[in-house]
Amino acid sequence: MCETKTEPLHVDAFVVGAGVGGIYSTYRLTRMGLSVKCVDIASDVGGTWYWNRYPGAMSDTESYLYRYSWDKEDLRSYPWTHHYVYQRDILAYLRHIVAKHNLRQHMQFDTEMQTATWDEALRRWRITCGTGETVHARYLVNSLGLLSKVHYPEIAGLASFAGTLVHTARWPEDLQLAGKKVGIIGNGSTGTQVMTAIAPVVGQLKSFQRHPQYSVPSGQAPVSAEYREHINANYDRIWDNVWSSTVGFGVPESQRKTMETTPEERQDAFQQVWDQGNGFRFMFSAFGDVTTSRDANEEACKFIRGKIDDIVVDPRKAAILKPKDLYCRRPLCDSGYYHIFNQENVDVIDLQATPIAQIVPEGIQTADGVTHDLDVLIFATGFDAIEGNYMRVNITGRNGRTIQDHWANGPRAFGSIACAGFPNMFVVAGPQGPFANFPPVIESQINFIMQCIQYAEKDATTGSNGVATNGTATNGYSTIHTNGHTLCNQPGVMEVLEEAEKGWLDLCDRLVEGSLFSTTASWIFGRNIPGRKPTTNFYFGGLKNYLDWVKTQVSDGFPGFVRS
Ligand code: NA7
Repeated sequence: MCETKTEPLHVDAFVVGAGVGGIYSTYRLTRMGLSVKCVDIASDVGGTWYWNRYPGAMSDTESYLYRYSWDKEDLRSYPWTHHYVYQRDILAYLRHIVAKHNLRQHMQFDTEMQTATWDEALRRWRITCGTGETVHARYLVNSLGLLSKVHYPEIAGLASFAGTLVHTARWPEDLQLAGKKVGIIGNGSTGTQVMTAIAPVVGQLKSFQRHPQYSVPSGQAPVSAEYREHINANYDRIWDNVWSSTVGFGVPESQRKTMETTPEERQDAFQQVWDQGNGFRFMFSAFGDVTTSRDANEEACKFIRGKIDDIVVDPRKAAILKPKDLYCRRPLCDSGYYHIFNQENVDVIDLQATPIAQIVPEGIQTADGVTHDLDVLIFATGFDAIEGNYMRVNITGRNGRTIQDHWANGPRAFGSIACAGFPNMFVVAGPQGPFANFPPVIESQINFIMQCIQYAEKDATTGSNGVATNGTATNGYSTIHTNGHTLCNQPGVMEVLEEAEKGWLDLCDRLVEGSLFSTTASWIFGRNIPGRKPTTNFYFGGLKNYLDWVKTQVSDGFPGFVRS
């Protein structure tokens, strides 16, 4: 606990967020011998998986990869039963890791970081928490979550709804849906999961759909003991493949060009990945140019549209469910999403033909004058992604510049981990990180952050700033001895150069040029929030190239940073 509300607690590193990123950051920092305080506004660990408790919530990464790579013993021994892990399994896994590595002692929950201000004289971050506590920290590691701040679109009459209004990311444990008239807005990964899960129990389900989505089977099923043994026997190779891949999903990444094959070969190739399951497999394993060539993309679209026609019996519903635009949003997979529309009590409303006019006490009124009566209205409308959480806290760097000022033209972070003007501050899963499987991306970024911190610490030890290396605490800060190396209590300061940050953003802008992803209006480019200036929020160069770039940064002595 931060013991007192008047005297600041002094720590080496302050970690904000106890999700996948905050847990690993705390692990690494404490293993470096630093004193660490990790806080989370939630009441326990889990981050996005703490909050997203809606029915059907599931990772769409194969279970053997939706975990940390660094605990090799745990990889082989920790149980999982299905190809994909559900929300409750992920939460249990994260709690297990925290317990196993004794990290809870460094964590404090129900605690929001409200302000963090760089104090130039102290060369520390001065932090205040919602609990009234203050902390002084040499390093600030923000792991606030990139899919965390809930997005409620502004729809006329929203407050007038007399039934139950719920956002998928704030799902009430006790919400009963059996026999209810349920409406849902949003059919992204969340919306398709929740609809598929609740269709069997609700009285009536209406999907108010703006853009139809391409989705493929997930292949979710229990795994056999032999399958698990096979994974265990090949774990090192599996991770090697992830680190040398583009998207890090453990699926083969084909180089084959779609249009260089015959129509029969294309059909066979798509059918094979459809049968195997997984959205990223469908997008990247059959062919290598589905996200870069319009002709190739259209072939994938035709295949999935054909499947929708095969599955959905009612041609009216099938026509509404079939996307007409390119297949270049985040790829989805499901456990029978299109099939639910064969149920009499499940329908889809085409908002492009009949937009929502307003929400009324009884339900949703569409532009054709129809009122759709609802008991429960679910918002599966996603997140104010990437910068959303940063916009609501007050982080002030050098010269009084806030993160809101710095990101006024869109979020930016050098190598996705650090911002110019914010010394010794790092972001995990920040803007312009690799567009790839999040757990390995998060690990990669934290490894880079830790290398920066180690470098800063080493610099402080060898620097000419009058450091005491005998462990004497003269000002409340301790000296630390680790691996026979003395880390000191004097702040080593790492700060990204403005031009390095700009260079990284320019690179990300260039890399996205050939990708069809930029043609759709999704959270990936910040285009799901009305009025927000679109930004290249991801590095589309692939996980391997990102890791190679990090390696060069380290071996070249961190040329993107200035240290003092
Ligand atoms: P997404 O992918 O951002 O999806 C949000 C959905 O909500 C999408 O279908 C939107 O339709 C819909 N939406 C948003 N605002 C409106 C309004 N005003 N009217 C109608 N429909 C609306 O969020 P998810 O939670 O599904 O997934 C986010 C990520 O979490 C996902 O990529 C995974 O990585 C995990 P639209 O397509 O914009 O027409």
